[in-house]
Amino acid sequence: MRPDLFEAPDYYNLDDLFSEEHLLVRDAARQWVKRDVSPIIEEYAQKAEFPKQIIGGLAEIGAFGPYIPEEYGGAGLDQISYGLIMQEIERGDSGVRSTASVQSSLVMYPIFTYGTEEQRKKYLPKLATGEWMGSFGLTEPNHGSNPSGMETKYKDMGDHYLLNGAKLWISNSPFCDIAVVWAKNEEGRIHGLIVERGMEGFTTPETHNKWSLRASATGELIFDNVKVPKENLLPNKSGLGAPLGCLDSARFGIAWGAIGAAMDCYDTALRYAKERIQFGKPIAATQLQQKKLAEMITEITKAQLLAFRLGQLKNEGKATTAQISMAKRNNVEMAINIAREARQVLGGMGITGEYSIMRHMMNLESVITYEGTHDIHLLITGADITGMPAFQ
Ligand code: TGC
Ligand code: FAD
Repeated sequence: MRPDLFEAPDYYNLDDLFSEEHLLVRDAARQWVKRDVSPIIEEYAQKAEFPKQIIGGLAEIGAFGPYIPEEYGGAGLDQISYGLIMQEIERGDSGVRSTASVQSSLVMYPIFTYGTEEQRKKYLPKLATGEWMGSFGLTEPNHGSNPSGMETKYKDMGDHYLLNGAKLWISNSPFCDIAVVWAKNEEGRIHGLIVERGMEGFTTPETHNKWSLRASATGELIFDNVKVPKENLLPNKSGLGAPLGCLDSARFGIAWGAIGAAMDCYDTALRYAKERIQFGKPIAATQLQQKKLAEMITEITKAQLLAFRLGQLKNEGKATTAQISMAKRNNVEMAINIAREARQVLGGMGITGEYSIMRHMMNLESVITYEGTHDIHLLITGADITGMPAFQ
């Protein structure tokens, strides 16, 4: 892969709206991605392996629990800083951002929000440093968009719970130390349980042959009569709203992350178009390529403004699930369209691993599917504006 020459577009001077802290946090993440992710990521994507050596660096830039209070090992930052960190990481690779999203919003967030003080103290500091890595088990073979139908269940055995079932498509599963798992009790009520690697009957086979998110490890979580200690149940929220609350936080991060992938594709295409000579002039001087590039920067700018306002609402505790859905849906679609257009600007070179665009494009096929598909987010907006859910 070529040297990383990334220059971030900021067409509407958004930097003027960010605080000094936001800029410091973002620039630290930006420099780290340039130094430690860009030089290795293509090789890891090609061999379909998560680069475990970057876990320490992710922790250092505050990517694990950016908004978790410092007393639990988090960075104690606001939601806009969290968004900016996700943007910068996904500028490098969506798979790396996935690892950070899962650790922060789907593992640390539920332990912090729904867990006991003992659980917070036991797990959060180790998750913040990356000493322990987590995964989040909601999706099942027969229940993806409709998690309320989940079949994974646990039984109260007096001194422990007995957990049975299977989760599919789980990011970080092959190497996770713990998993936050959503399962039904005997009354059919959904609860979160912390399952630890080493518990008998708990296995995490890896899913192979992905053409997308190749630098992220994905797998299953299988529970065959796993004895889970009672103190591992997250007691402070139950029902589908508990996992959906975690998704709000992760989807918010993705709305920012997708901007990073789009910025990288745009920046690469702009530089290439200025340098590539055909018919005696740079292709950037042709109207057709300018149309592509002008539309890209317009869409990126709109997505940046949407994410920034959503960040303000989230900081004030006012962002609704439907507002988050709109931003996730819009920004991921924006990014995937830009990746497709940018790939064409590079002609044949666009399909090689010399440039990052094709990798972003393939990654975004997962991003547009996980954390609620593109269709599901449209239906969430539809239900919100009409008051008539059309899921069933
Ligand atoms: P519905 O009837 O709408 O709601 C059930 C209960 O939940 C409450 N609720 C929420 N509570 C907190 N936060 C939210 N965001 C909430 N949204 C809903 C709701 O009030 C209700 O409460 P109650 O007390 O009345 O029971 O539920 P539904 O079954 O109709 O489903 C709605 C739907 C389809 C929108 C939902 O199921 C959904 O979002 N489906 C998509 C599934 C999904 O996104 N899965 C993601 C899996 S994790 C993942 O992909 C990680 S990828 C990570 C990475 O690598 O980055
Ligand atoms: P389905 O729900 O079967 O959907 C198939 C198609 O039907 C989609 O196009 C969908 O939009 C459409 N559809 C579904 N319902 C409706 C409807 N009511 N109306 C109209 N159309 C509909 N899950 C986790 O729990 N944890 C993870 O860490 C995790 N990581 C993932 C990593 C990767 C790489 C991928 C690909 C997925 C991951 N997922 C994870 C799972 C992800 O959340 C699901 O794939 C997603 O929610 C969709 O579920 P599904 O794949 O079963 O598709």
